[in-house]
Order: sequence, then C-alpha cells, then structure tokens
Amino acid sequence: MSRPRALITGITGQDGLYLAESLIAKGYDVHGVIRGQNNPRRELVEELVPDVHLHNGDLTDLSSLLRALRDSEPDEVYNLGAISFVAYSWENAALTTDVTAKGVLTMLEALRLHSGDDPGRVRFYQASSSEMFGKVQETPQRESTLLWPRSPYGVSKVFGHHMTINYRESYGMHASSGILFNHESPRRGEEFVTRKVSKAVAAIHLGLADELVLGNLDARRDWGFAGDYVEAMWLMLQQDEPDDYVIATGISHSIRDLVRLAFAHVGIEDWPRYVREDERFRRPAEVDTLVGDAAKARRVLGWQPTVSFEELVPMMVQADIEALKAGWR
Ligand code: NAP
Ligand code: F7E
Repeated sequence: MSRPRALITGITGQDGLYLAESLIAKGYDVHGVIRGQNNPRRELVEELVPDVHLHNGDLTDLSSLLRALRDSEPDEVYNLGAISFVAYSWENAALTTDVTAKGVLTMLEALRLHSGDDPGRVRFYQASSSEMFGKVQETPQRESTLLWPRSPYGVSKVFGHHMTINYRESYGMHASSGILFNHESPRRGEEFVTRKVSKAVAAIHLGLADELVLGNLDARRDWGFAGDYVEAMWLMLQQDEPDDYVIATGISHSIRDLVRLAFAHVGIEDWPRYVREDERFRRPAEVDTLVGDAAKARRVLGWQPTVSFEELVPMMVQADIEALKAGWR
C-alpha cells in the first residue's frame, strides 16, 4: 500500500512545522507550499523536517496552488497559510483580506478544479480561529456560538470558515474547519504575547535586558500547546464525515497570569518592577476574553490537550534561556 500524502500551506509557521513532524512520524509523504523567491524560513524547514518536499506557491496565486496539487497529488490538504498576527491586520487590512480570507477561496477553488469528478477525494482542513468569536456572545464558546469578529484578521477568518462550509455543502467536498483557540510553543513567532514574554523573561534572567513592554494585561485567552492542536487537525481529516470543531483547553488566563508565571520560573516574584505598559501595544478593538468548549472534539475525535498552561509557560521560558545561551557559544 502506498503512503498517504499530505500538502501543507503555511509549512514555515509554528503549526506547519509541528504538523509536518507529526505526519512524517505517522508515515506520511509530506509536501509543503513555500512562498517567495528566497524565503528565509526555508532553511529552518529543511533542518527540522528534511523529508518534506517543498513547492513554490502563494495563496494569492491560483495557478501556483494548482501546480502544487498536481505535483504532490495529496490525499489531505491542510490550509494553515495566513497573515496571522491580529495587530498587524489593522495596518494591512487589504493584504490580510487577500491572504487570510480570499486565499482560502483560492485554495478551495484550486482543490475543486484539481479534484474533477470526485470532489471528496482530497480531504481539506481549514485553520479557523477563536478570533472569529471576538466580542463573545456566549461563554464558553462552542461550534454554534454566534461569530462577532473584532479585527480585519477575525473578519477574514470568518470568510474562510464560511467558504469552507459552503464548498462542503455546494460540492460535497470533505472540508473541515478547526476553530482553534490560542496555541503556543517555543516555535511561536516573537510578535505573539506568549513568546514575547518568554523571550524577555529569559533575557532579563540572563542579564541581557531589564524591561518588558506590553499592552493590555487584562485580556484573557485559552492557551494550549501547539503540538497537541496539530493532532486535532489530523483527527478531523480521519473522520468519515467532514465537520467543524472547537479545539481548546477550557481554561482561560489573563496576560498578567502569563507574565507572573513566566517570571516565577526564573525565581522573580516582584515582576511588576520589570513590566511597563504602553498604549502602542493596545489594539483598536480588543477581544477581551476567550474560553472554548471542546466537548464535541472530545466526544467525536477522542481529542484532549496533554500540556497545561502551568507546563507550557515554563517550557517556553526554558527554551528561550537555552537558545540565548547557545547563542553565546
Ligand atoms: P504562523 O506561524 O504565523 O504561520 C503562518 C504561515 O502562513 C507561514 O508559514 C507563512 O509563510 C504563511 N503565509 C503567509 N502568507 C502567505 C501567502 N500569501 N501564501 C502562502 N503562505 C503564506 O501561524 P501559526 O501560528 O502556525 O498558525 C497556523 C494557522 O492557524 C494560521 O492560518 C493561523 O491564522 C491559524 N490559527 C492559529 C492559531 C494559533 O494560536 N497559533 C489559532 C487559531 C488559528 P512565511 O513564512 O513565508 O511568512
Ligand atoms: O495576543 C494581548 C493582546 O498577539 C494575545 C494568533 O495566533 O491567537 C493569536 O491571536 C492577547 C491580546 O494573540 C501584548 O492585546 C498585551 O489580547 O498573542 P497575541 P491573539 O491576538 O490572541 C488567535 C487564536 C489567532 O488565530 C491568531 O492568528 O495579548 N497583549 N500586550 C499583547 N499581544 C501582543 N502580541 N503583544 C503585546 O505586547
């Protein structure tokens, strides 16, 4: 029997790397779409997952996606590519819409054209987001909760989510949408708050910095570990029927909790001494609080998180300490 084949957009991102590793460990032949003429993250992908086959392509370019599909002939497509930084999405709303919203339609269209008479032959995963809940209308948030996005990013994800459902209903595609709450890891981009905090705390601990500048410390998020969340993506595509699932831990913490825990890992209790609040990092419209109900994923997929917030934050701080020390050698 031939190995199952997967194509991942967003292979250079946090989730793309974890998913590629996980699929390779499951015996998949893994392909990834990489954009740009000299992508600086290509090296990282080649180092961490050397068995992945990379295809040039961009979510805004239909023919490049058709070519990647033709050359990889996947059984499963994971659409993780996006402009994913919420704060940036206000400054580049049109670009965010082109990639994070319309890019989903372009990927779905490429897949529909590629699949010909058999629209269900390639299974499709869309990376939807808890940011779609925005100004939350129900707590905890579940699959049926009304969507009320608060940023150009959130609005774009709502478009991608509904387009995925529409292609499933219109063409019978095996298209599933994972509504994932925040998930983090030592590979998280440094622009996101968990990694910004872990890196700054590591630097303060090593005497390389003396300040951490943040925005809204009162916002609350439901944070999990990225390695757990990519397993949920895979499980969704192993089901006979496509569907939508919330993936979350069910526990929320404030940014203040995050900062306290990160500093505690390096033995600093008087953390407010090092933290300064700056309006620059506040958003035009904030998502104040998110907490997910993953009961459906637990029941249907048998999925549950394995890493708690109390384990995740020290893991990230420790990884940044090791990385900074390695830089000295
Ligand atoms: P990430 O680290 O920011 O990675 C985003 C990926 O998208 C990168 O590989 C990036 O490639 C790629 N990309 C950007 N523009 C593209 C374009 N025009 N064409 C093709 N690829 C493009 O994001 P992540 O945290 O891994 O998240 C993966 C997906 O899940 C994203 O869609 C994100 O919106 C969504 N999501 C994330 C979370 C979370 O908490 N992490 C929660 C819910 C949903 P370059 O390296 O070339 O920039
Ligand atoms: O912000 C607050 C900020 O940028 C979290 C993306 O993966 O998860 C992520 O989006 C919270 C917000 O993530 C700073 O105001 C305070 O309330 O880490 P973040 P996000 O916006 O929740 C969702 C699920 C996605 O889908 C997205 O792609 O932290 N905050 N001070 C700050 N945030 C940042 N970045 N920097 C600060 O200095």
